[in-house]
Amino acid sequence: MNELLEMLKRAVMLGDEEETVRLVGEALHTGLLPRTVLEEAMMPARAELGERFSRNEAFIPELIVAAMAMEKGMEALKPFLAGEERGRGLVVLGTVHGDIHSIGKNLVRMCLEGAGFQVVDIGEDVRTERFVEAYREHRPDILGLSALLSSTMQRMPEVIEAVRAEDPSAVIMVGGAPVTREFAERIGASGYAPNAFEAAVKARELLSATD
Ligand code: B12
Repeated sequence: MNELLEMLKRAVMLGDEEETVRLVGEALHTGLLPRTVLEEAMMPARAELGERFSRNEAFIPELIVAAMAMEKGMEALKPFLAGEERGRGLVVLGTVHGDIHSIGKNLVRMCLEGAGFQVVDIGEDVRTERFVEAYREHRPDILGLSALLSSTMQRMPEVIEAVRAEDPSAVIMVGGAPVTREFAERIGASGYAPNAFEAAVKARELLSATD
């Protein structure tokens, strides 16, 4: 791998915001394409950290500081990403009512943005009616629902039903620690992903299926 990209990947993983922003600038100055910076340094940093997290070799504080560095890096990179890069599709994303967990959702947002999606994050503890309103307002290509509690994930079918009453062909992706592929299928979600990295892969897949 290009040495600069390797350094950038390390800076993101260490959560070094200043170094991340500096290296994004330096990479662009040396003529590297924004998309290359994204796909060969920032996304792999997130993926590697995610893998370490699954092996219990990295912990939540590390994920959080890395996510913050990634966000700063994305801010620096965004103006250089061509319209095509940002225009992969629009996703409205929120955590369901009664649930204030935001970390996983925010990581999903960052990975989706990293993969070129535009994301409208409507926050946490989002009531079903608010999901419907946001769907009506933005007409997203995908609606993403997050839940971290086994109690609040029971809200997901209600949201799916209400949004599908508005648009029967709504594409709805669900996720969060207690959510399983079987649960997602049972409640009629269009897709599920176990982590933020795979959420971006799944979102691409869902959109190419509806093309
Ligand atoms: C941090 C945390 C909190 C923080 C949240 C801070 C914040 N801003 O998010 C605070 C302290 C506020 C909190 C509160 C509570 N929490 Co809490 N919390 C956690 C903890 C430690 C980590 C969650 C987390 O951020 N994980 C890291 C992220 C990266 O993982 P993730 O959220 O799963 O997200 C990934 C995937 O699931 C997926 N994903 C997530 N969303 C989506 C969406 C889509 C569309 C897709 C495709 C994918 C996807 O991608 C993400 C990134 O890879 C977990 C325990 C644990 N170790 O997991 C408990 C945990 C989730 N909490 C729990 C509980 C019980 C609570 C409380 C009820 C405690 C209490 N008695 O008050 C309250 C609930 C408040 C509420 N109403 O929501 C339980 C839930 C048990 C259950 N199954 O119901 C857990 C499992 C702890 C436990 N072992 O008991 N919590």
